[in-house]
Formats: sequence, C-alpha cells, structure tokens
Amino acid sequence: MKRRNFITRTSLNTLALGLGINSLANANFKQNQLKLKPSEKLASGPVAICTWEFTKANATAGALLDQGLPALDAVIKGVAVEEENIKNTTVGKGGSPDREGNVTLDACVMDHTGNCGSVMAVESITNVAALARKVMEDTPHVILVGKGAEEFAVESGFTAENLLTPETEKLWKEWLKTSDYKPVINIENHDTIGMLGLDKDGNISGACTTSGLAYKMKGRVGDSPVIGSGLFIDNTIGGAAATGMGEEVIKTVGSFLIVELMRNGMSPQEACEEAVNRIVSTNPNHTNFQVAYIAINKQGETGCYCIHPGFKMMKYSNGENNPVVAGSHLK
Ligand code: SD4
Repeated sequence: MKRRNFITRTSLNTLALGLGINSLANANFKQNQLKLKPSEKLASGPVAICTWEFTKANATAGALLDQGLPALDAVIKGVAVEEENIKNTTVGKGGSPDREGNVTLDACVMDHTGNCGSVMAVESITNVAALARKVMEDTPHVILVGKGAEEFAVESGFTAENLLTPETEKLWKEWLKTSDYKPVINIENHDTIGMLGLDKDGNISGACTTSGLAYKMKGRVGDSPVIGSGLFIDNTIGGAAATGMGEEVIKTVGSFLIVELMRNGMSPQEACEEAVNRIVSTNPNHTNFQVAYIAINKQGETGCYCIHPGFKMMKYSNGENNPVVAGSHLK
C-alpha cells in the first residue's frame, strides 16, 4: 500500500474514533469481514504461535485447537504450562523477583470479540493469564493490580502461594552482592510467553504472561499486561504479541501498531519488521536491549522479527510444532 493511502486511512480512522463518529470505522470493519469468505476461514487449519522456544506450551495450545477448543481457552491453557514451570525464571511461579525479593507477575488476555483483561504486579497467584480472563469476564473492569487483583483471585477460587522458589531466592541474593542492573538480551532462549491462537472457527485470541524484568524496581510494570503493547487482537485482521524490553514496546504501542500495519496491507512478517524498525530508527541505544514480536493474520499467515539474533517463535500448524528462527535487525 502506498504511504499516502496508509496515512490517509490511519488518520481518518483516528479522526472517526476521536470524534465519536464510528460510521467510517464500521465501514472498514464490514469491509474487512467481507474479505473472509466462509470457505477461506479454515484455509490454514488451527494455528498456535508463541514467543521463544516454549515447545510444550505451544504444543498444548495447538493440540487443544485441533480438538476444537476456542482460541482463548487454548492459549490460556498453553501459557499455563510455563506459568507452572518453576524451572522457568521468567514466567509465573519461580519467576525472578524484583530487587526487593518480591516476585510480581503481569498478564493479559484478549479475545476475538475485542474483550480484554489484565492483571499487574500480582505477588501470590501462579496462573495470572487465567486470572486476567476472570477480570475480563467477571468484573466491570479491564485491569486489576496488586492486592486488589490478589483478593479478587482468592475470592474467585485461585490458590494463593509463595512464588519465590529457593533457586530464584538464591540467584537474587547473589545479584544483591553487586546490584548491577542491566538489561538481559536473551535469557537462555526463553522469556515472557506471548501466545496467539487461531481456532477452527477462524477466531483469534491471545495471552501474554511474565514475571517481568529480573531485579526491576518495586512497582515496575512492563508491556506484557498492557493491552496494545504486549498483546493486541483484532479478530477482523489478526493479532500480535511482544517480548523483550517492555519500556520500548510501550513507547511504540508495539502490538497495536503491528495489527494496524496489517490492517493497512502488510503481511505479519512485514508488520513485525516495521514495528522493530520504529524502535531502532529512533533509539540509538537499541544495541543494548532486545525486543521481539510475533504476529498472525486471519488467513493463518505468521511472522516474527527482533532486534538481536537469538529469538525464536514456536509455530504449531497442521499437527506439527516447530521453532522458527526470527530474522533480526542486528546481524
Ligand atoms: C517486560 N516484556 O516486563 C517483559 C519482559 C520480557 O524479555 O519479555 N523480557 O518488560
């Protein structure tokens, strides 16, 4: 799509929303829905993709999609594999704590109807993606943080537990000796898990869950639970998810940006590359941090891209679950 058309369409959409005039947005919505004829819906079959080489988590979601589960159920069950994996120090129970020794989890979910839920800085609940879904479905709100989210979780039947394991406590105490805080580029090739699912009905949903940056300041929240940054879904277009330096993803509203770029004609791959480009082109410091994106469109096409080499996406389709090495801005 030509740059001028892109700008015109994007700014008209923004104008329409800003003025509360939704006829133009509705027209685009209908147009995009019409692009998908029923016979095209399942052209690809169900697809699950996730950030990093979370093989089991992605295979779990993929198998559930093949069984016919809605995408939201499949991705929440998929990411739960890593939330419950205490060996993974970047997600859920066993995640690295903040610099004061508190493990604080962030997560969000978004479904094919545009509904979303998020929890931030949760200290005692392992399955925070499922909790974000509860916020979405059982409260009048989108986001609950800290103690409020924890109390709501217990009232909703979640079990409160200590998320700091002896291993992560030991690592944190080691870290305290220097207290040297610097971004880590790729942690053992696994990190925040963002997952996107396309189900048998052609609907897309996503989940994103993390313990955030190790040894962050108390109260720090990254991109992962921020709708539009760590995750965004528009079921007429596709979805995107992010991992890496959350501050940089938030500044460019990365996942929303990718979906809007796809709306304006880019493939998932092109959109991920452009979103990384937005960060690196304005930030000379980009050699010091990692950001990686994954995306899927309504046709089941996928893409991924990152700043530093070393990022992989898992992709489940046609019953096969394989890692995909992402292209990178730095070689
Ligand atoms: C955050 N994006 O809290 C997460 C952390 C992450 O690779 O994905 N690190 O900023």
